[in-house]
Amino acid sequence: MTDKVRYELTDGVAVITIDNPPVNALGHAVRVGLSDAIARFEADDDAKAALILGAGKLFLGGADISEFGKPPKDPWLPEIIGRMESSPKPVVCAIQGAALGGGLEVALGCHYRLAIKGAKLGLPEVNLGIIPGAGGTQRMPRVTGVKAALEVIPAGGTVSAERAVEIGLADRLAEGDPREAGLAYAKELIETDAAPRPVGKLACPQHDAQAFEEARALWSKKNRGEVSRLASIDAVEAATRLEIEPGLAEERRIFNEMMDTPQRAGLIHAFFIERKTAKLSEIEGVAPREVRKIGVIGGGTMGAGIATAALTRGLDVTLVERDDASAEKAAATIAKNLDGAVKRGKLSEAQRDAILNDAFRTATDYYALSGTDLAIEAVFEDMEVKKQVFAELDRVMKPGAVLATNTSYLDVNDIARSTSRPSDVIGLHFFSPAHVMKLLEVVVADDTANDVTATAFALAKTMGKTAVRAGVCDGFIGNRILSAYRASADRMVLAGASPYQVDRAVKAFGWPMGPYEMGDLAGLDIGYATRQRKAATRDPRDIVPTWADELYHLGRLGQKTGRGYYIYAEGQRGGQEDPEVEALVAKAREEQGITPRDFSDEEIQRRYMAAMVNEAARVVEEGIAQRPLDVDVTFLYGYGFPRWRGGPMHWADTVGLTELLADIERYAEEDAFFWQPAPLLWRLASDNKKFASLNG
Ligand code: 3H9
Repeated sequence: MTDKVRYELTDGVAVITIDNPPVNALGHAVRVGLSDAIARFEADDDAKAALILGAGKLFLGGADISEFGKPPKDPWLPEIIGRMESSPKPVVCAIQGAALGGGLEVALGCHYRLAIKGAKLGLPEVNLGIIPGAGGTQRMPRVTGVKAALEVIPAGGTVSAERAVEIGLADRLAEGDPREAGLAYAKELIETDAAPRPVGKLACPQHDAQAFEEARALWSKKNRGEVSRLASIDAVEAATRLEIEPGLAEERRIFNEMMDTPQRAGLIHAFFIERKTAKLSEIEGVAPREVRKIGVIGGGTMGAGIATAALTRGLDVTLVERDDASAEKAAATIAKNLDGAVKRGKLSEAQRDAILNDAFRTATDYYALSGTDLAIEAVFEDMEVKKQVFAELDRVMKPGAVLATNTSYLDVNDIARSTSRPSDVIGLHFFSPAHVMKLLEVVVADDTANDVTATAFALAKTMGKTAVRAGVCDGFIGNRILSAYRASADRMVLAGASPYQVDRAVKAFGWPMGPYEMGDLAGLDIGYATRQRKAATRDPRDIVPTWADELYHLGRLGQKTGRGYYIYAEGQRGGQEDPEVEALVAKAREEQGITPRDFSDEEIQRRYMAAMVNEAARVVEEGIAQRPLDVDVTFLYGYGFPRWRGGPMHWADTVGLTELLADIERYAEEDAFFWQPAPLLWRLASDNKKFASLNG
């Protein structure tokens, strides 16, 4: 036995405890230990039943993901589970915290399952691009029926302990210590002479054509392009017609097929990198400042969203607006956001009322913020306005309080240095709507103190956000890269592609929206204002989408005016293509003497992605993003980049940097100004290295 699995005999019960912090992953050493423990239990005449436990806060977190992609090592989990299931003496488990993936599969190999209140049981494998591979797709439907299995497996979801008992995934609900509850259950089984109940021996679950059809329709639409969700449905369907052994073999065949997909690599990359963004040397071991009360300045969509996110996570919020009417409007927006959370079951009505009565208030005087620990400014994007706000904050905030700006492109150094305490100033760039979007760019200015950065990361965690460290530049990580790939789209349109074709091609790649649909959602005034702002410093060789400026001048500001790049019919979400826009583009081409040419969808995707990766390489080289993984996480959480592609940098590594560089050099032959290869991309390609080599 290994030190990761303990065996002890208590009152005729063999207690087998898996102890592999932090999540009791079923890595090789655990599998060896578990396999030995099962063998010992079988041979131990004094042991009348076995109890499987996971040490610590959760039962078992599943297979060890870091072993994926490496050569498999015996013993295999499916074999261990099979052996456990065929034990002639009852095997029981007690599940606290979580039984996920291979963890739940171990539980399904037990004859009796006890769930402790608060535990989550689920098969999240599809989120990693695979399917359950240790019997989950065969055993779960045997105990729950296919309908419940189809609610969990293709969703990569979990159910509560209570629901698990309801659907037959667990046999009993208990409270308190899993060891105590599990021992009591095991002893009861011994006393009542209960027989082993192998799930694999249960009859095939009933086929339900409608449930399969609905599941396939749902997951082809919802996670377009992902293969494992649909493959998991095939595996569940196999359970309805195959006995356990051939069923398990079919599951394994599909599992192995999924293991070899690039999607698996992309999704597992995403899993590990999102846990790394907060691992920064500058905050390692640095204690964050305490933040319980925050101030928000400005109650527009952004400020109200930030306040909502903070309130739902238990923070106390004071929102400052310029007058009573604006304050009332902001309070109404927040109340509406909270109502939405109640409707979605995220908050109870009583919690909402308590938040609004006790944790939230508005004010029109900055002095109301004097007791807060941190203030986030979310006012109009104008440097002078921001500086006025920060002068007020500097005046009223207590010493040691953090002063944050939600600017999306202004110079945070400039803002910080306008105060008497630049080391307390930081950028907290939330994405709209801030109570929904997961990304938070933490913009660290030159003078920002390390404990202020640590505070920002701690706050992100409290607020349920994924924080990425960014340096100061126009647009930080995300919006700076966005302007580069948007510019590549505008160039393609001028050269002959239609904006609608660009949107379609980009969506076919896996993005939720194309750049022009996104422009309509954000408002064409945003892009117009950015172009105006950059006009003074623009290089004469740069190309401006004059046709988009014309749309702005026509008052076509996007969804909010019913017309933008698309036409939006009343009550309809999607837009219709508009020949008038194509005519404006044609006019712009004519004025610039451009003869339009055809673009294939593939070329559009390549150029769009090349522009993105090239700018991202600059962002990394300049230290705006510390590592390529920070760019990947920014795009996964802030811009809807298809998760199964792992992020733009991971995608680039998959395509090959040499090939990408060759593309860029070819594009440069027609537009050398825009397509300048980033030095980092060039260096990595020459050294035959990947972006991943810089992830640490
Ligand atoms: C599977 O089971 C396949 C089988 O069907 C077939 C087998 C044949 N492996 O998230 P946290 C690390 S597929 C390796 O911050 P939390 C994680 O990287 C698996 N490492 O904690 C982090 O490391 P670090 C199906 C893992 O408390 C540390 O543990 N299972 C694994 O917020 C703490 O993680 C899943 O998909 C793992 N399985 O949340 C479950 N899990 O400290 C995936 C975690 O170096 N895991 N790590 O950054 C989770 O969802 C969460 O980790 C969990 C705990 C909810 C368990």
